[in-house]
Amino acid sequence: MARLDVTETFDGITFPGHLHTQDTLRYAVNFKFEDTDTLIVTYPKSGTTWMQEIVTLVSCGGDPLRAQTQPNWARAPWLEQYYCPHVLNASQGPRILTTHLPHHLLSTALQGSKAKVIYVARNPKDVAVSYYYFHKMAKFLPEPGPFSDFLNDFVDGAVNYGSWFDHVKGWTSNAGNIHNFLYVTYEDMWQDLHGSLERVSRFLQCPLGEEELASAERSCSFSSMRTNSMVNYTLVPKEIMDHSKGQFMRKGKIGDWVNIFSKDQSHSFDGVYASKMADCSLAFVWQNPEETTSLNSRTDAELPTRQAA
Ligand code: PPS
Repeated sequence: MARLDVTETFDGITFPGHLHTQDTLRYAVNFKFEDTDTLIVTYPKSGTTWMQEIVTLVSCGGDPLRAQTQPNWARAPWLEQYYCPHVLNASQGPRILTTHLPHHLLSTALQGSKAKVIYVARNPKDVAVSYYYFHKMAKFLPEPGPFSDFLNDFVDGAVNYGSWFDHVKGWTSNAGNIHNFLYVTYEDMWQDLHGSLERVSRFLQCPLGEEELASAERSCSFSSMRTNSMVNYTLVPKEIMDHSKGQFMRKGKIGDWVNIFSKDQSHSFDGVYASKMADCSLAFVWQNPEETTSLNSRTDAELPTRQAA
């Protein structure tokens, strides 16, 4: 399956045709969940791979072997991606699944299920920046052009997987309809990885001792994951992900958006955020409290064209 230039539109949302077809998307929407399933749900670039690593490590009692020997997509496949049925047919034991689908596409499939759903969210300015750089390296995503154009599309939801705002609000406002639901943010994991591992282990009912927790914490640190070929996507051929254009494990920080957003862009984003999130009580951490990074004070017109970090 190459289809690098193909875009699939399903229920008004676009998806990369390299990984999705109408059939694979229908398979996801009609998926038969089992009560023992764990489903990781994210909008892209929100901490998906990190949570896949955390859930793997927690399920393995902190033992890093599986995380170091099996690619993330084989141990926690995306429901909507074409290889999912093959991976599930070949696997045994409780399933870890991943999805970027919005809530309304999975609400029927999840109805009545006791599957454990972990929703990971990240502040949308960092998501936009991470997604922008990912578009530069992922050959199955369109060339993003200047950041200002990409940001406009991101705000309008005119990017693959749709609107960040609809995704986050759709899942979190329906949390009460999901039997087992855990909400975690990228910033929670960043600020307190140990505590986040404990929360996930409690939620999954996989209690870990201090040594197991410490082992899991080491394995899912940014530095460890950055060099683990099972999660850093260096196994993917360069025709599909061009690592000369950037790294999948790029910076792994809170607040990197200040290095690319102009003051005008930030101000305008804040206005859109205030209006689109007016009916939502979620609060995000936008900057690393330990860093004193200051917002780029240049105006849009003065911004240089930036290269992948
Ligand atoms: S994807 O393509 O949707 O699966 O991407 P996703 O995994 O959701 O997001 C990738 C970003 O998560 C960062 N990341 C981490 N940050 C800190 N610590 C750890 N362990 C970690 N693992 C992944 C990764 O670097 C991407 O963020 P940016 O800002 O681009 O660096």
